[in-house]
Amino acid sequence: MRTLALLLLLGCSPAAQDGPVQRSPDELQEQAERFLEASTARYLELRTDVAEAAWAANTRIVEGDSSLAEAEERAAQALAEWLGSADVLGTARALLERSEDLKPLQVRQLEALLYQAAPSDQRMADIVQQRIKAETAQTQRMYGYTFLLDGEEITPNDIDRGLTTETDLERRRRIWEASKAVGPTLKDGLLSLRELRNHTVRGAGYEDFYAYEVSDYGMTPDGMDALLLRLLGELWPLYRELHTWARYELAGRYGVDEVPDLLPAHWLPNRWGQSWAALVEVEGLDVDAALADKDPEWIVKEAEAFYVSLGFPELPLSFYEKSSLYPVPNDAGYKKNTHASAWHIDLDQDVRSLMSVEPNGTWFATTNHELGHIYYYLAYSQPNVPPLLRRGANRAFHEAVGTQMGMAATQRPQLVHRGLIEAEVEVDETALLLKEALESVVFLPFSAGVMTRFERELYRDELPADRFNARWWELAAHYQGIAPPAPRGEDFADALTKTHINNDPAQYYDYALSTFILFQLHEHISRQILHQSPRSTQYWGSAEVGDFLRSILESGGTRDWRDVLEQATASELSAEPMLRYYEPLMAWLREQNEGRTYTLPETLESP
Ligand code: X8Z
Ligand code: ZN
Repeated sequence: MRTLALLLLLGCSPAAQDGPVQRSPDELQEQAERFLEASTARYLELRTDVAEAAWAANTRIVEGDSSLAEAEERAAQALAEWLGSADVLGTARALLERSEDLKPLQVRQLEALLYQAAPSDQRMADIVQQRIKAETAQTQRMYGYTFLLDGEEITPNDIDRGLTTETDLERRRRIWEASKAVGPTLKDGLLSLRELRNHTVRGAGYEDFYAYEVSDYGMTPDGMDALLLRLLGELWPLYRELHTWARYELAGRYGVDEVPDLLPAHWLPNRWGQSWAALVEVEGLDVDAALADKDPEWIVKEAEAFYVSLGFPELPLSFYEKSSLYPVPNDAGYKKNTHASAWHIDLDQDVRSLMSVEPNGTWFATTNHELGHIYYYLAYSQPNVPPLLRRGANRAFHEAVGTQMGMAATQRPQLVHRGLIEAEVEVDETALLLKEALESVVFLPFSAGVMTRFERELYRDELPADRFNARWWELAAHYQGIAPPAPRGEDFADALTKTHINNDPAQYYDYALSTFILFQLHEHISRQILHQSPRSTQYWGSAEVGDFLRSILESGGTRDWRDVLEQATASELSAEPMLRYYEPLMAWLREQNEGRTYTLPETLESP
């Protein structure tokens, strides 16, 4: 079937007369080289246009003015027309039919090209065009939305601050509910996108859009499921202790006599319950307090200085000229995408970040995270990495680097070294470890569980539209042990309040995997390079740490991610380093929870 389709494709393209079928290996490699060279040039041109246009559309969202979104659509359409053309698809597929006669790097580039082209196949040009329109419209709708609290406009930063600091439960509930009001406005858009995304990749032979995204790891959906269940299952006993601790602790704080079985979502300091770190303040190591009187610019400069201290270059001047790093004032007359991101505009030195930095610990971590992407971009933008492979070893590696740096930046020795905390103050090590676990461990049931499972069912099982909210909360109960403040019917669409569901689809396991990867890399750095305890490191100023990280980053997507991890840490992907990190906490939690009722099962099952 596939070969027939291929011949038909070749039959209508110029590559047919000049096809690879009869060539000698040398001639074939030569042909592949020419094809890749020409394709890369065109790809760079068209992709840069898309990135520029998308950047403009995401940094300036004006109600009633869709001109920037339309410009983005036109650019994306031009890229899709070329990328999904019979010429490009046909030639790349025909060359790959003889992959054993090609150079490995050629094979990887052709595969990367085909992967990117899959949702743009011009045999269904209409659908592709509709998909592009729907993608742009969804982002505009999401970030053009005005959140209201008691009739007053509030920003996502206000919401996050409110859920972090507000102590009155009734007010917390109103803030949380305000944050969910955007969901229903996105539901029709997501329903169309689900159809269009599934439809476009099915044409390329993928079962569905989830399977397509997962295939980027060289894995099947079931393989990914099994991997996540194994890793999350190993962390589960620790999460179960944290969950129990939080139920009792918060019931105490809010003066609620009956400890709830499921944690009410509005009790938690994050809109989705994906991080509970703000529940704990560590005396002597209060990063929020240390940053409160800094300018937002200081936060970005400090993060850059950290990377520079490891031997990474200073950011290009254009980063500061072209990025959009700080919040847009409410009266500016336009909005922007408020979710942090990092952009590689030209697959070379034009790197930018879109953020709304405020001087607090969360934005400090996020800034380090985004600069991780930026330094990854810069590290692989070099002649040894063909532009088509200027990507992470996998997407999870891309997410890991900056989160790891953010974690390292807030470990005690480094905070002391940077003058952010006093050296002499006694710090409660358990409270500190608890706070870290409420960030990284708590994140996993959400990322590996709720988000991933929801999107798998959304795309693969075509989850019915009248089950979206019910299923979302079933999954939140199953994995996170969280419930909404009151039952929420299908008039709500709470999953859709998460940006990734809309505009970074079927990829949230990236963040789950990145968490395991980063603990693995961190343990290696601590033990083998710095000879320090993983819980108390100072990366700052270590050229060896910089060399180690660079050796991973600078090969981009030229090597298989399993080899990259194995070579770097002499181990395959594992939850062990993370478990070792939190070992001392487990004993403390068990003690705290003695006599308490656990409401999560002892072992994690598939939902
Ligand atoms: O989306 C992000 C980054 C951009 S790549 C800020 N993160 C996830 C989230 O916010 O949900 C980082 C951690 C998880
Ligand atoms: Zn990221």
